[in-house]
Amino acid sequence: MGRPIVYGPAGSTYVWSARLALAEKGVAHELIDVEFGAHRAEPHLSRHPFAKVPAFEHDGFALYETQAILRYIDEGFASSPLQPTDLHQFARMNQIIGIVDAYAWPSIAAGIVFNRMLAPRLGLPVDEAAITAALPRARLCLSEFARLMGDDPFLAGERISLADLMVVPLLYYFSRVPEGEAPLAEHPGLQSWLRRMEQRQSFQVTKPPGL
Ligand SMILES: N[C@@H](CCC(=O)N[C@@H](CS)C(=O)NCC(=O)O)C(=O)O
Repeated sequence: MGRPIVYGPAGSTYVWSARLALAEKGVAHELIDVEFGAHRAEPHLSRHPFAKVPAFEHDGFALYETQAILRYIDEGFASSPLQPTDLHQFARMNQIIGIVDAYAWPSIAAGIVFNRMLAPRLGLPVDEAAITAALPRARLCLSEFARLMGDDPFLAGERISLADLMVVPLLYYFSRVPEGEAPLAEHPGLQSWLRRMEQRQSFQVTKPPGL
């Protein structure tokens, strides 16, 4: 089997999740950068007609949507399963992934981190109102992640799962902006989970440059 290709900028949270899954499985991959703006033009539109990143390719099989990519990676490569077999843990993992897509990415990434971190770097105006509006939802996401994790070492049980890989880029970025400090401090269990995730080799080898 050939090396999978991930298309997108290393700094994108969803691109990072896909690369984390490959690293957790011990699968070498190629990252083909797609600069901000280039994702709305060819050749990227042929890979992802909705003009998002990541796109993914493996042995001529093309895929987009991070959840599908993560599940392909987990099912397609044998080592270290990233989906629990226990029904309740499996459901928790899927619930957390759903929270990421529906609530955490829009508030933490699009509302707060984009404006506080990325907009200044791109020379775009910082939408303070969007940051303020996103904070209550971001806090709720954190308290739900903490509640669902309970006393387990990982978000969906005693082993790392796709849920951890979807959440860690978001919480890592959130921990790097001033707005994240107080909400994270309210959840020491989540903070120590984040520290443990940061120590994993998968995190170290996929961490976007400049972070
Ligand atoms: N549903 C998509 C969402 C991907 C997504 O929103 N990616 C962001 C970057 S983290 C993006 O492409 N943003 C560019 C844009 O919306 O123009 C997935 O799960 O892959």
